[in-house]
Amino acid sequence: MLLLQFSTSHYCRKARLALGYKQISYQVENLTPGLHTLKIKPLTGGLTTLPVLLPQIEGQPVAIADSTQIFHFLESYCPDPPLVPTDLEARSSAWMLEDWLDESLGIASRFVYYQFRSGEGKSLDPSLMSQMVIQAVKRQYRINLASVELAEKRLATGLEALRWRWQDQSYLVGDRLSVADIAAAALLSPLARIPSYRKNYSWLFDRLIEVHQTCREPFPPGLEQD
Ligand SMILES: N[C@@H](CCC(=O)N[C@@H](CS)C(=O)NCC(=O)O)C(=O)O
Repeated sequence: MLLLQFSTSHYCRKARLALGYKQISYQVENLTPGLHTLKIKPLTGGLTTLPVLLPQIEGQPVAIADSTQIFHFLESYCPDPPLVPTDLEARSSAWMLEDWLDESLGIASRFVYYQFRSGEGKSLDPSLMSQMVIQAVKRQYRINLASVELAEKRLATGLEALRWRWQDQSYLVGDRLSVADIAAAALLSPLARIPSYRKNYSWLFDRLIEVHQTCREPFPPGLEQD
C-alpha cells in the first residue's frame, strides 16, 4: 500500500496510526502542498485533502480519500485487530467520537497550533521558509485572532469532555483501542508543542504516547524526548 501524505499533517498521522495498529506494511509518498492537487484530484474525483491511501491490491479500490474512509477500508480489508468495539452501542459511540474529533477538535488544534508557531512558538523554526509556509496555511484556513479564540474555547470544552473518559483509563470507548483513541491521539498531537497545553493537560499526553506505542508510530514533535 502507498500512503500519499503531507509529512507534518495530523490527519495523515491518523492514517499511519491505524496502519501501524493493524501491522500492515506500507510506504509513504510525501507530496508538496499546492502541487499535491495535481496528483490526487484525478485519483479522488476532485477531493484535494490528504491523506489518500492507494491499496495497490487487485480487486480493491485504486484510491481511498479521507482518513475516516481509510479507517473503514482498513477495517474491512484486515479486520484483526479490530478498530471498533464489537458491542453495537459502543461501536456507534466510537464512530461518533471519531467524527467529532475530525470535524471539531482536529480543526481547532490546527488553528491554535499555527497561531502558536507564528507567534510565541516562532523560535521552533524562525526560518523564512518555515514562516512563509505557516503564513500560507493561516491564509488558507482563515486563521486569525478571532478564529483562534473560538478554537481555544472549543478545545477547552472538548478536552474537558475527553478528560472524563480518558484521564484515568486508556480507552475512550470500551476496553480496547478504537478509532476514537486513534483520532484523538493524532488530531490533538499538534498541542504537544504548546507549553500551556502540556502544563494543563498532562494526562492527554500520557494517552498520546500510549496510543503511539501501541500503533508503533514514532512520537509526534514535542513528545520525542518523553
Ligand atoms: N477530513 C479530512 C481532512 C484532511 C485534511 O484536512 N488534510 C489537510 C492537511 S492536514 C489537507 O490536505 N489540506 C490541503 C487542502 O485542503 O488542499 C480527512 O480526515 O482526511
